[in-house]
Amino acid sequence: MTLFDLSGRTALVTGSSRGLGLAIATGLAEAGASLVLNGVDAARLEARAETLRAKGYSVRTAAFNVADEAAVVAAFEAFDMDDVAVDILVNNAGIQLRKPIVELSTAEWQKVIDTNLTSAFVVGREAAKRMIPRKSGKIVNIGSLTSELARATVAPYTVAKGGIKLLTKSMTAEWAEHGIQVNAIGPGYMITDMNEALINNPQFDAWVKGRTPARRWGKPEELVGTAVYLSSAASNFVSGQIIYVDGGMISVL
Ligand code: GCO
Repeated sequence: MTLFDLSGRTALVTGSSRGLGLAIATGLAEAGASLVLNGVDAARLEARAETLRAKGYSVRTAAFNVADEAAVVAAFEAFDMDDVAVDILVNNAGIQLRKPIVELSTAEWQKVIDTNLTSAFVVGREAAKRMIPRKSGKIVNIGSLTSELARATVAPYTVAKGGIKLLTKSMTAEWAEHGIQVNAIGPGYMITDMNEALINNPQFDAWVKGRTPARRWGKPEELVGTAVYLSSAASNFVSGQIIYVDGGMISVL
């Protein structure tokens, strides 16, 4: 259906050298988008880009740290110079740090907030500066179950993801009138490198399977349908929403 066709659009997916970001980027390419992959490891990025190009997709790379404002600004200036118009931005980049609050340093707290929340503001701001004159754009922020609920030992991640939910609404408040739709995806417990320690912990694995109505962990590619929807014309009158792709976890006690 042309409603979900991303042909002719360019999608920047931050943190897309692996995990959820790579799965989402691959899915957007399958729907027709040209990709800009982002990460901090240029060699890993280029390797991923080669793999995707071998599938016939249009892929360029932009290696920069989303937590480094100057690097983000420079990246968008380079896009301008190269006539790269970011039509779709997926703010996916993020880190996890599992530690009780009383043991956290302020520097540890700040690093998670900077990478998982402030980066979405900075990259979103730079993308929107270019989308507003074009009167169109799609921004998809990656939240979490922790956008709604807290779990012990992941306070900075939870606060950042809670902020992502309200940043999505704040961006909607200012940018929807300019033809930009801003929404969020809240992944459940997904099989990713970031969650490897949890997956390999029998007690945590049992908890996730018991607490999730679908009784399993999610696969990164299971985010693609929602990501394509929120990146396509199918969602042109949807903004400020967060859609949970979580096997039902957020909906039950
Ligand atoms: C954790 C996990 C979670 C999940 C995801 C849930 O330590 O509890 O890393 O944060 O990754 O965010 O939505």
